[in-house]
Amino acid sequence: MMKPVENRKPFGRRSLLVCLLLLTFWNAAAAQDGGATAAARANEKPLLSVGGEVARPVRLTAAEWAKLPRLSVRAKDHDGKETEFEGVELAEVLRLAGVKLGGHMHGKELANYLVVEAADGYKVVFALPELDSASVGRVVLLADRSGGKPLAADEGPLRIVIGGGDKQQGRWARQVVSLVVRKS
Ligand SMILES: Nc1nc2c(c(=O)[nH]1)N[C@H]1C(S)=C(S)[C@@H](COP(=O)(O)O)O[C@H]1N2
Ligand SMILES: [Mo]
Repeated sequence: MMKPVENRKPFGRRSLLVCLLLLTFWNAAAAQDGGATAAARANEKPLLSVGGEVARPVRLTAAEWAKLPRLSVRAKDHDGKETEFEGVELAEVLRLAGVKLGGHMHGKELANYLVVEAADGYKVVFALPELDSASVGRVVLLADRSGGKPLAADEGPLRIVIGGGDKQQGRWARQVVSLVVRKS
């Protein structure tokens, strides 16, 4: 037998509260999960590509970048401010792609150059023989931090920094996205 309608409990305040609470928890869990997968995806997205006349073209993810040997360089930025930059030596990344540098370069290899390309289309070049710090005594860095903090979005995630008293920051390309080796 069915109960008369009047005796049924209405959908009370308490039930509504329980529903709202459940919905809140469910949303929070979903947001957390979404955040985690977004972070994982960012780690797999290529941070930097190395190509052109190289033995092994490379597409470095943020996770792979994080494993590279690091160093820091003190240099005066464009505003004349002495700053501590941290990152990976540009030569280190080129070696990953099988590029010969320093004492390993012979003959025509000494006429090769590197084109550094930035997100805004800005490009700068370096002669390959000037990129091995052991040979030339100054570091060309792919910096990801300055003054102890990650580079700002309009500068990073990666920026060229030239050590050894470089007085003109024109080649300090911001937002570097690719490195291309060419033969002259
Ligand atoms: N991606 C990118 N990097 C760039 C430039 C640019 O236009 N685009 N300008 C260069 C020039 S000419 C100079 S002087 C410095 C300026 O450095 P700042 O942005 O730290 O002041 O950035 C260099 N790096
Ligand atoms: Mo400049």
